[in-house]
Amino acid sequence: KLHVEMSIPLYFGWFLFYTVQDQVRETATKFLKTLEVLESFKKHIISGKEEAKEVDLEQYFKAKGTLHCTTKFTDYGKAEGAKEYTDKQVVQDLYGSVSDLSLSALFITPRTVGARVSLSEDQLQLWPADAEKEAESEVPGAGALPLGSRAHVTLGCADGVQPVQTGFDLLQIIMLQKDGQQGEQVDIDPGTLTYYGEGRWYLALKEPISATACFSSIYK
Ligand code: 2AM
Repeated sequence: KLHVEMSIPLYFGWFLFYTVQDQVRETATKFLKTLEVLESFKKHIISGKEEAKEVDLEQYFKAKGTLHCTTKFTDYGKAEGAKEYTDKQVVQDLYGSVSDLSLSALFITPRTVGARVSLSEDQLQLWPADAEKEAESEVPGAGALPLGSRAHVTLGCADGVQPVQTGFDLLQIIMLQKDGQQGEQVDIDPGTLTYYGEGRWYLALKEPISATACFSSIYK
């Protein structure tokens, strides 16, 4: 039997199908446009300054290429646990498998815009046990959150911001929710929008977006 060892990629994740990427991008643009004209958004402008000012969010956030939900950033083997993850039986078995990701919320901060992904039990098998713990230094307490809390699709980043920030921003919002912060709520068409201060907005979708994706990896 021919044995081919897998070389370690830059990262593993679920890659949204192309037609689905277009739909999700459209939904994200609609979300940004809705925010821009919302009175309560203008009041707490993205800089955190409490003054009304025009802002073009589509200019402010730069797209970051293929839409995906990273499971493990392996950095060609340089990241901690990269080889162990690549060699995992479930990673090998489910490589190339297709499933639907449930995008349950959209959020923006002064740094990033993203979609929260609510992983199924099956999908959680591919989620690294230490993904949330790894974020502890950026988001204290994140290590105690349920597995999969960090799962997201990066939709855009402000100038000079790396996409890894999106997961930290999401974890920070989840920490605030866990601490019982009510925030300031506004009902808008797709769901409930909450403002958590410091330019952080979270839209819980009434109807989650189902996004078909393939579990695979990227080499650049
Ligand atoms: P993202 O998953 O938030 O978009 C290539 O840089 C991809 O790997 C991006 O999708 C990025 O963020 C993710 N990534 C980069 N560094 C990472 C890290 N240290 N931990 C987890 N994901 C990372």
